[in-house]
Amino acid sequence: MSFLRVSRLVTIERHIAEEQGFHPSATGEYSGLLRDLTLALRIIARDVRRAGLNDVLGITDSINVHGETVKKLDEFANEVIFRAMDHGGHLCVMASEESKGIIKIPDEYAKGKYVLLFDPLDGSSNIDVNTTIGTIFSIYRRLDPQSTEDGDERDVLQPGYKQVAAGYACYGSATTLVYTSGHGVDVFTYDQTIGDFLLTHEKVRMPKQGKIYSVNEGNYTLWSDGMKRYVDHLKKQEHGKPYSLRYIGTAVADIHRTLHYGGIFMYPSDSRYPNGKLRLLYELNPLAMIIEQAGGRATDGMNRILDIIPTEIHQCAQAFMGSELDVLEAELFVNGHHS
Ligand code: P6P
Repeated sequence: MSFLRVSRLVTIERHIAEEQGFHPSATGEYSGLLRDLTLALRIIARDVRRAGLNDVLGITDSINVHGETVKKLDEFANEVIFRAMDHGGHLCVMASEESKGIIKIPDEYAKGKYVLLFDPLDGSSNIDVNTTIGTIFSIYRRLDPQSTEDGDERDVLQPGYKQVAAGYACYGSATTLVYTSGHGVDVFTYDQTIGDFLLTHEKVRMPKQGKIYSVNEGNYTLWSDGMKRYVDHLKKQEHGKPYSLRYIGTAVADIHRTLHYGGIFMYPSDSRYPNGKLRLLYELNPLAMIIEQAGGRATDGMNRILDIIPTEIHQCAQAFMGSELDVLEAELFVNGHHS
């Protein structure tokens, strides 16, 4: 990743205030929304770090909408974001991986002009083994900017190209916040000594091609022939190959590495997941906006992810995301144009 390390001491709030100029229509409401969101991320980061010390490891006795066992930290993170965001008056509706339908703003609170979609804790299967997990978020304007009423499912089911901003927090060796509002990708690193996110990498750009592919090869026998041929191709000793395989099993972490080093991250359809496993609204759209804003490419193997018109909150899509030349080559194989 070619990026400018910054010498200026810029917090994320200062950065958002500076970016305010890009959104002439935005009032302080947008800055307030992000201030509340970064508070939630700081609280989640604190408890992820202490997960082994307090009773947030392990599983709850509940199953989420996807039939997956909900981890205590999943539920905790979901609750933290809801409680940080429900009363600020910036949002008219929310949606989360952990909630079946839309999340209403409580009646006692004012409704704002933004919509927040989020995966509170991505990678929960990695929580108990101290492996990088993350939070993914996506922000839209509501369809009727004049309304002060509750938002509804139509406000949530917007295509990714209409996102106002998107990003993720990566709880790894450091807590990193990667954010875009459509004017490039900026990286902030959490400094616990001051309790704030500081701008550490500005206007990140991805390599046009990488040397790493990231996919769960355990699914190889379930893939299409084109997908098998592509991965076989990456392992041949020719054309600058073989590539290295890196797969953490947390999309946020695999995308963060891809953003940094280039290459390709994939979750293709297979016989178990005919539409792929990753969710369009609160996983793929925000991650796709980050990848595109850094000069990469993000498709479902054919169509731009950000152009997919959603019909359901939890719908899935295939994911081919990363360096432009790598994703283009994958598409040729997957669509049968490359033997
Ligand atoms: P698999 C984590 O549970 C997740 O939703 C993504 O973060 C990750 O990329 C994917 O599932 C991993 O799925 O089937 O490879 O374990």
